Amino acid sequence: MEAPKTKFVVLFVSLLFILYPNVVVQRTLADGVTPEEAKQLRDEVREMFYHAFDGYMENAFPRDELRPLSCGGEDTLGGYALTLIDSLDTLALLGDRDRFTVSVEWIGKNLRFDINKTVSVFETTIRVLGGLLSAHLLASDYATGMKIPTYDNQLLNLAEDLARRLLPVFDTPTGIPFGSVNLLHGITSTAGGGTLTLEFGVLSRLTNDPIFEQVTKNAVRGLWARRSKLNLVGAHINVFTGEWTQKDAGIGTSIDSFYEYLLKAYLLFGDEEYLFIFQEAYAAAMQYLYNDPWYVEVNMDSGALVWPLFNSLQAFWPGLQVLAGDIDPAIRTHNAFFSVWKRYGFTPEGFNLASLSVQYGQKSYPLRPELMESTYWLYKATRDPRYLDAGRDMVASLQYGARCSCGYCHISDVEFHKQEDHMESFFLAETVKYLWLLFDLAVGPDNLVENGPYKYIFSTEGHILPSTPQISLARECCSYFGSYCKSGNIKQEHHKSDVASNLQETNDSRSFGSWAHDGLPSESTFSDSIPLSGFIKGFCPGLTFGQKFGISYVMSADTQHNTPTNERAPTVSQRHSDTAPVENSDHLRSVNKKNHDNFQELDGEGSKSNSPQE
Ligand code: DMJ
Repeated sequence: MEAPKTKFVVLFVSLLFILYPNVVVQRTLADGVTPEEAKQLRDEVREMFYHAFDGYMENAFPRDELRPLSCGGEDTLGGYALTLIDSLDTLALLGDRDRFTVSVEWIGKNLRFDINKTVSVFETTIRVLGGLLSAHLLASDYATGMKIPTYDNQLLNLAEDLARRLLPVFDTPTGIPFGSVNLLHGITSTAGGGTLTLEFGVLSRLTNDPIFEQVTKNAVRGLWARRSKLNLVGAHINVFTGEWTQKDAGIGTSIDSFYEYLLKAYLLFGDEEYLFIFQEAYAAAMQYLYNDPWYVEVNMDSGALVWPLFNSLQAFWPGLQVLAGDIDPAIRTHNAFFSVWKRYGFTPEGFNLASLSVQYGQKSYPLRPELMESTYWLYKATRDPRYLDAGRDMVASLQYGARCSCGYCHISDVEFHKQEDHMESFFLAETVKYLWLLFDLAVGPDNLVENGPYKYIFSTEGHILPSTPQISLARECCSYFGSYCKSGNIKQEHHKSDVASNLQETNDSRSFGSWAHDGLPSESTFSDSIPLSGFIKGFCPGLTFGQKFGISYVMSADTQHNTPTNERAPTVSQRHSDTAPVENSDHLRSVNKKNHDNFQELDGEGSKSNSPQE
């Protein structure tokens, strides 16, 4: 029988819960981030942004990047105020109209691309082109709250000028672009890349010139056409011969955003060709590269293990999985990746899964955002407070390990927390942005991304690209304009002219009529990815939010079991969970089997983080 004293205590505690629920909940969450602390952390992250941004503006601008230890500047890309361009949409997200306006006006007046510099096509696209386009879309639209009255498409014109200077790199037998280009002479040099579709696609839809979207889609097709029998792609390819020169398949270094842009190009443009490729590519990655909870690199032809390595670029993957609706493996993998962060206070560029130590020559942490990005997405999907705790650890590491006099410093060695005199522009475009979004979400979000007029897709550089009708609905079968459906018994009508007239009815100033104009490379025309014959005019439900933005993309287990196999739509989680291990991955599995248990412990006793929170 319960003692009267115990009864009294239980009664008293219950009463406390009823009378003061917040106090009691906050006490119970004492080890986690309280709502008040989330607010403080959000404000602290805002202060971090300004420490670095002001440090750049005062000491480095208009050079590309800040040297945060010596308080100077350096030109690392084209010498065109790279960090300012990369920071524009973060300024908007923070609601800083004044700095956003002044910065856009300065760029509109002063930026020129007729310079004799050879630059990386990939970096120029994701940082400069993406930064300009994102800021253009914010500055030219009342609905964003960032409209600049004097703004007259200056950033869009700059973006178009820049993209035209990049176009020669796509002129290769394979359609896969060179890695770099001379902006003045159009001289191109080697390397490849197939992850330019978002920025170029948006530009096409804003300028009404399909060429940008065509060449980048063609490049993706060129790469995918050269996939191995296992549906894997390698790391480097010869753009003339189409031969792979580096056959290591993985989800990190040199390949990461290829996967990312397949899914995001579908989400933003509604182009199912990207979704089909993504499904195949993702299923193969989960079959051959995933060794729960880690990912390794394998030979793209045989599936044989090449590198049992975590590299910090892989950390974007759980975030991508959230968008694909594949949450469970995302949670486990994020946990594993975060255990590496906790061990060192940062993630090293490479961590060897066989020796459980920092990979030789890969000990730096150049302020990368990928783990923050995934933390934000997982919090958004699950609202599990553990992601706020993780975010707090990351803030603490940056504040106590990387903050330096004029900004934030790269860490050259995660074991000794040695600072280095560089600050990549993506620190302001991504790292701080995702941390701020994480805590703002916890507080009760008050920002464009969560409450704004559009759904936003983040580019791989963290630039926010809105799914406005002009960008997202140009080719979509949907009900928004009462336009086209893929099936049904309604009489077929001609697609081209009706699409044009439907879109002219929107508030966009430009017509989409020329999307279907003649004389374009046949491999990439608009009509070729959406067969005209399959479309009919009429009312249709269009894509659901879940289909379009991924969160509910995966069918529930029940639905899957009740549906006959041949009628089942393949879903990403289904694809990988149904697959059997490949023969050649035995070795891989034994390496990881041996280490699997050890890794689970990284969270606990193995932790050597210098974070003061621990
Ligand atoms: C960024 O420029 C982009 O996120 C890119 O996709 C990968 N590398 C950096 C950040 O680490």
